[in-house]
Amino acid sequence: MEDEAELYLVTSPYSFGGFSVSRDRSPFSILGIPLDMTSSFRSGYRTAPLSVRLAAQNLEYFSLRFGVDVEDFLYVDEGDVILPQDSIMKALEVVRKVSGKFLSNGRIPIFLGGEHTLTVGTVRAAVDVYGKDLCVLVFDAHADLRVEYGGSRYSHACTVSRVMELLGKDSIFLAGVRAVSKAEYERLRSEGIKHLTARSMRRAGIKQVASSLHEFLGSCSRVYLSVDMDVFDPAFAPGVATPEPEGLSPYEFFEVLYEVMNKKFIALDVTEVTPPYDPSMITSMLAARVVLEFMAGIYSSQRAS
Ligand SMILES: [Mn+2]
Repeated sequence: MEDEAELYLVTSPYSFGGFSVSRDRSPFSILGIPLDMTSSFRSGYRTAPLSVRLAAQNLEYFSLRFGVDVEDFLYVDEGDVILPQDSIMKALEVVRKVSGKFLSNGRIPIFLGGEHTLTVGTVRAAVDVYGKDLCVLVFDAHADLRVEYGGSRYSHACTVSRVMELLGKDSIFLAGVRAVSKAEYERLRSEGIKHLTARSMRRAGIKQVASSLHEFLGSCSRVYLSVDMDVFDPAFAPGVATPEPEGLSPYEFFEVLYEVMNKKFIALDVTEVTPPYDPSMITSMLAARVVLEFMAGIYSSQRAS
């Protein structure tokens, strides 16, 4: 990995939870992507990677749910990607290049956003490396299905549109949706985009949701998981750019994760934490917990095989 991609990385003053091991000890690489350019409401994501790293220091690493101690294998904290600030398209190209380097080296990257738009760059990288036999599972309050927003095709409100152009609609599943424009709603229905609203998830229950997701995840060899923190109810994750009532509880989210995690998962992004609106740090704590449970889930499925 001694090459130009490393030129775009800067070491963080805190590693995630205070740990970082050598690459031969763990398949997981944590990368901060402090992208903070297109928020249409409130912003401040650029300090999120630091905040989530700090929050992780105050969580236990043993996962009761998966019966796995993350301290047994840990991860490499690779630092933050340095992003050009004058163009979202240039920034996404840097994200693609750097994340592609880790994916092509067989790492399982965990991207700490930054705004959700970063997923356009990281999924492009995943397609560069793995091809199109890839499912993208998105947890988000919003459908992000606008073709263009505020004059830009690379706004956070367009993320899923860009990913769909890359992979086709059958490779995407949106979970936890509850804030859509009428046009997005019509698009969801007319194009048959796979999705579950937060309400339908709650009414169906964990097992039913898991079975819908299993059916989807069975259609591809690899899975990219994208978690926009606003999928959680603002009571649990107030520190996001665009909070939306009636979200998932951490229990619901982690139980669904528990049901679907398997060896197919190749990457995770956790986006939209907005520290200026998170004075108690509970959003950062929850984001750090998402990272830890993701690693525990992968480790437990590898151990089971
Ligand atoms: Mn969102």
